[in-house]
Amino acid sequence: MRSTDTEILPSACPLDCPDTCSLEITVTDGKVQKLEGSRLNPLTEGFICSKVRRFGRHLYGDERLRYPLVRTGTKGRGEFERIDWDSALELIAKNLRTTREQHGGEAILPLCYGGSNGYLTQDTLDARLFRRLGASRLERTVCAAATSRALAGLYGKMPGVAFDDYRYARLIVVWGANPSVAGIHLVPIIQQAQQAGAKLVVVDPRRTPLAKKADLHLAPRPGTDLPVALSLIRWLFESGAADLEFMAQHATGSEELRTRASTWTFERVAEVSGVPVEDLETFGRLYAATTPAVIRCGWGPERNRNGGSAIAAILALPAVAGKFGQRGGGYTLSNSGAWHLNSAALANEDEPATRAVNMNHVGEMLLHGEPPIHHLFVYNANPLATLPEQEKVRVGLERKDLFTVVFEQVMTDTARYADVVLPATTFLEHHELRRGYGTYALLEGQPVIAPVGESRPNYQVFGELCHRLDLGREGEPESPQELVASLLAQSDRGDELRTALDDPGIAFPETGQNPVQFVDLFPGTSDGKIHLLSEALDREATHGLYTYQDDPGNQQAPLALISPSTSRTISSTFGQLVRRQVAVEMNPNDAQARGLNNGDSVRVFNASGEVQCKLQISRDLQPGVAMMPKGLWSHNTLNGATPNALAPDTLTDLAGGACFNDARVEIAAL
Ligand SMILES: Nc1nc2c(c(=O)[nH]1)N[C@H]1C(S)=C(S)[C@@H](COP(=O)(O)OP(=O)(O)OC[C@H]3O[C@@H](n4cnc5c(=O)[nH]c(N)nc54)[C@H](O)[C@@H]3O)O[C@H]1N2
Ligand SMILES: Nc1nc2c(c(=O)[nH]1)N[C@H]1C(S)=C(S)[C@@H](COP(=O)(O)OP(=O)(O)OC[C@H]3O[C@@H](n4cnc5c(=O)[nH]c(N)nc54)[C@H](O)[C@@H]3O)O[C@H]1N2
Ligand code: SF4
Ligand SMILES: [Mo]
Repeated sequence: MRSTDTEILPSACPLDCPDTCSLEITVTDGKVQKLEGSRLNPLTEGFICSKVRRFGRHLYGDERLRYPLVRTGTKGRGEFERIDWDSALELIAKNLRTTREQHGGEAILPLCYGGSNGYLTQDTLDARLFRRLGASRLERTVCAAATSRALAGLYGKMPGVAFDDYRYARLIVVWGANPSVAGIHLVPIIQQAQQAGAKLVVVDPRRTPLAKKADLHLAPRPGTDLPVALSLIRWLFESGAADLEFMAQHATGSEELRTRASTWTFERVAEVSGVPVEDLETFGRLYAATTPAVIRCGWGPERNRNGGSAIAAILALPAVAGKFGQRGGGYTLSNSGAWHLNSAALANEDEPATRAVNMNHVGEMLLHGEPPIHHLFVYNANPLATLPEQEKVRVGLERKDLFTVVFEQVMTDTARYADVVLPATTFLEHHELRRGYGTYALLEGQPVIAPVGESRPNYQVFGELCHRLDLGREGEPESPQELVASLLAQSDRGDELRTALDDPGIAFPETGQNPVQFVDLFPGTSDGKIHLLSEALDREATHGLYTYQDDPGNQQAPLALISPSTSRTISSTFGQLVRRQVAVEMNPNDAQARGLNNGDSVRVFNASGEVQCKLQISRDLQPGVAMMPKGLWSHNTLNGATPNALAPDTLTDLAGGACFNDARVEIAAL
C-alpha cells in the first residue's frame, strides 16, 4: 500500500469578514483535504463558517481558473483559449504601453476591491505599477467609505470594543449589522451576555435572527437611521440623561449637535421612519439607564443618501450618554485603525496625482468617461456582480475599443468579458499578512500547497509587469518576505510583531488585554477630542452634517429594495458554487396589494433595470421593504440581472459612498 503524507498546517482567513479566523489546514500528498478553525485566534474558538469549511470546492472546482486565457469569441460569452504566461503578460504589457502612448496614462483604470483583505494582495506592487504608469486612481467607495469618514471625523478612527468584551455589557445594541451571517463569532458572545442578564436591542428594517431574540427590535425604513439617532440624542439632552461633564472634558460641538437634533421629536421620527413613538422612548430610557452599554454599528445604515450623517449620529450616542470608560461600553465599527501599517506606502508614491474615478461610477465612466478608459485591469473584484448600475457596467464591458484584463481565481461573470484572463492563487497558495477589522488580531499565512494549475499570486504578477515595463527600481521590496518586513517596519512595535507572528503565530495590539475606550484608547483627532460636530464633515456633507434627505421613492418605484449579505457568499465570492435561483422577498401586505402569491415569477424593476425571479413572501420584512441579497451571479435569476441592476449610482452625503439600499422598485407578476 502506498503511504500517504499528511500534515496539519496553520493558516489565516483573509476574506472580507471582520473575524479573521485562525485556521488549520489538513494537507495530504500536496492536496487540501480539510479546513478547520484553530484556537490561535481566541475569537475563532475552533469554529469557522461553512463557506470556508468548504473552501476545497472553490480551490479545486470546475470554475477554478488554472491557466491564462485569451478571448476567442464575443465579449461576455466566455469563449477563450489557453495561452502561456509569457505571451499573456507580453500582450498586457504591450497594451498598457500603447494605451499610455496613444491616450495617456489616465486611459488605464485599475479596478480592485476587497476580494482578499490581506496586506500583500492589494496596494503593494499593483499600486507601484499603476502609479508609475500614471493610471487613473480608483476611489474604493463601494463599501465602508461613509463609515470610515464618519469614524475619522468624530473619533480620528479610534478603534472599538473588542467582541470578547461584549460579555461585560449589560445592554447590547446591534445597529444595522447582521453578525448571524456577516461575523458569526459575535453571536455566541451576545447569547452569553443575554444569559447573564444583558438586554439586546436590534435596529434593522428586517427581523434578523438576532432581532428575533432581542428585547426590543426597531425596524426603521431603510435610510432613516439619522432621524432615529438624532431623536435619541435630543431626548438624552432634554431628559437630563446627557453626560454634560464627560462632553465638556472630552468633546467639542455638543451644543451644536444638540441644536441640530432638537427638531427631531419622537412623533416626527415615527412618521419618517415608521418606528412607533413608544419604542423610541423605550430605547432611549434603556440606553440612558444601562451601563456598560455597547453599540455594534454595522454597514447597513451607510448604504444610502444619509449614510455618513447616520453613522456619525449613531457613533455620537455613547459620547452624549457617557458610555465610555468601562469594559464592555462604547461602540464597535471597524477596528482596522488599531494597526498602523499601510501597504500603500510601499508603492513609494512619488508620481503626480492623476484623475480619481469613484468606484460607484465605473459604469458611467466606461460609457462616457472623458478621457475615455481604454484599458481596464480588474483584480480582487467582480464588478459586474458588485457595482451599482449593472447594465451600464455590462454595456461598458462590451465596448470593442476597451481592453480588459481580469485577474481572478474563478470564472466570474466579469471574467467572461475579458480579453485576457489571468489565474490567481488563493490564500492557501500564497503568502499573506492579515489584520482583523473586527477581531484585534494580526496573522500571517504561508502557502500550504503549491499553486493549482499555473495560478500565480498578485505580488508576483504585478512585480513581473513592473519589470516588463521598466518600472521597477533597484532595492525596492518585492518578495512577500520583503513586503512583510517593510510593512512591519512601519510600526514602532515592528520587531515585537515579527517575534509574535513567528511564535505563537498571532500578534495583538498594544495592551496585554483587550483595550477599553477612554482607558486605553483615545480619539486620534488633532486635539484628542471627540468632534461631535466635526467642521470638516460639516463642510463636506452634501447639505451639512446631520441633515436628513428624504426618501428617493416615488409612485412608479415605491418599495425600498435592500441587498444585505447572506451566509452562502462573501459579497460575490463563492457565488459560482450557489447555483440555485434566488427569490426577492416582500411583506404579505405588499404582495396582497399587488395580487402576488408566494412562488410567483415576478419582475422587480425601476428606471435602471429589471430583475426576473421568484417571489418569497416574508413576515420578517416591514411593509414597503423588499429584499434580495448582495453578491448574486447572473445564474441566480431568471433573466441574468441581479439587484445591482436596480441600484443607483448616487452617492452618500459623505465620502462618495455607495447607495445600494436607495434602490426603489416596483414588483409585478411576470
Ligand atoms: N457571510 C458573509 N459575511 C460577510 C459578508 C458577506 O457577504 N457574507 N460581507 C462582508 C462585508 S464586505 C461587509 S461590508 C460586512 C457587512 O456586515 P454587516 O453590516 O453586518 O452586514 P450587511 O449585510 O451589510 O448589513 C447588515 C444589516 O443592515 C440592515 N440594513 C439595511 N439597510 C439598513 C438601514 O438603512 N438601516 C439599518 N439600521 N439597517 C439596515 C440589513 O437588513 C442587514 O441585516 O460583512 C462581511 N461579512
Ligand atoms: N447590491 C449590492 N451590492 C453590493 C453591496 C450591497 O450592499 N448591495 N455591498 C458591497 C460590498 S459590502 C462590498 S465589500 C463589495 C465587494 O465587491 P468585490 O470586491 O467586487 O467583491 P467580491 O465579490 O468578494 O469579489 C472579489 C473577487 O476577488 C477575487 N480574489 C480573491 N482573492 C484574490 C487574489 O488574491 N487575487 C486576485 N487577483 N483575485 C482575488 C475573488 O475570487 C472574487 O471574485 O460589493 C458591494 N456590492
Ligand atoms: S469568512 Fe469569516 S467566519 Fe468564515 S473563516 Fe473567514 S474569518 Fe472566519
Ligand atoms: Mo463590504
